[in-house]
Amino acid sequence: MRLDVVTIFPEYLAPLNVSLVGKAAARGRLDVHVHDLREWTYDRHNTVDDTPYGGGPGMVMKTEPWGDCLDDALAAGYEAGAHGPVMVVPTPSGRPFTQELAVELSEKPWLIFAPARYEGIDRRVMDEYATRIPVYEVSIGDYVLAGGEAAVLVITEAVARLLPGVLGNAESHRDDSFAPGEMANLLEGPVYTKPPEWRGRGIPEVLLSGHHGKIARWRRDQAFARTAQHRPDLIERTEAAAFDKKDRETLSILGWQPTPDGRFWRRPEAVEE
Ligand code: 6SD
Repeated sequence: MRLDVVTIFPEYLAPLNVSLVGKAAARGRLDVHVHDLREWTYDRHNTVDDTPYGGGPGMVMKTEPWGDCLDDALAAGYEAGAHGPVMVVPTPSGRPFTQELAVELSEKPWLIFAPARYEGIDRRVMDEYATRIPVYEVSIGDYVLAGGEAAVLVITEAVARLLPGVLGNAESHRDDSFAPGEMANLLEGPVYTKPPEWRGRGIPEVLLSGHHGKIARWRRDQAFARTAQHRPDLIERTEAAAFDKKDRETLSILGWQPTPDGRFWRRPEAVEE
């Protein structure tokens, strides 16, 4: 996979050379190209922003540096044999970045990230490139960053770990909280490793039992309890058919009840902080 990032803070992307993403790059699974947007300015002050039409606070990123830089990045990528580019623009007004979208992006051969600063990028840039390549405007969460670079790091890490050969074994993805399958839509429960006692704290007996069935059941119960506490929305949107008999008992103890439309619902007064 080829990755291009266009930014006024190229140093901010230094973590792309570290850890899992860095290793994927070193091993040739990722071909990373970071571009300093200011190199596509031609005035003395390397201006990338200007005042907003219609007035208002802050500044807006100008069309020309983005257009010239993106044109060059696209040309260089095609020249190097890349194809199928997708532009990814982090913004609080984008579609939510989910595990599903991470999987979709991990299947693309080429991602071009356009992290903004100031009040954002002149709308015409996204509109122009959307006539040429898919443009995904993506939000990593309902909070406001000062710029898109941190979101690029988040998206890149979530995508890179899905690339074949990057995590090491396919098993590693199977239990991901948001991966499809048995533990779909459940948050992961606690994990433990040696020593068996630390500062007077032991580990749950069942994990030492060697009884794989009991361990799987315990893990699922833990996942349920955690999900019900922190993400009741995940349980509410899951079809009741996805829950087995023991799941239903657990949900019942936690104050959830079945609804006629085949889901589960928790009485608001049953919520514990
Ligand atoms: C000015 C940006 C770009 C500012 C952002 C994205 C999310 N989910 N929160 N904040 C963001 C992205 C903020 O450029």
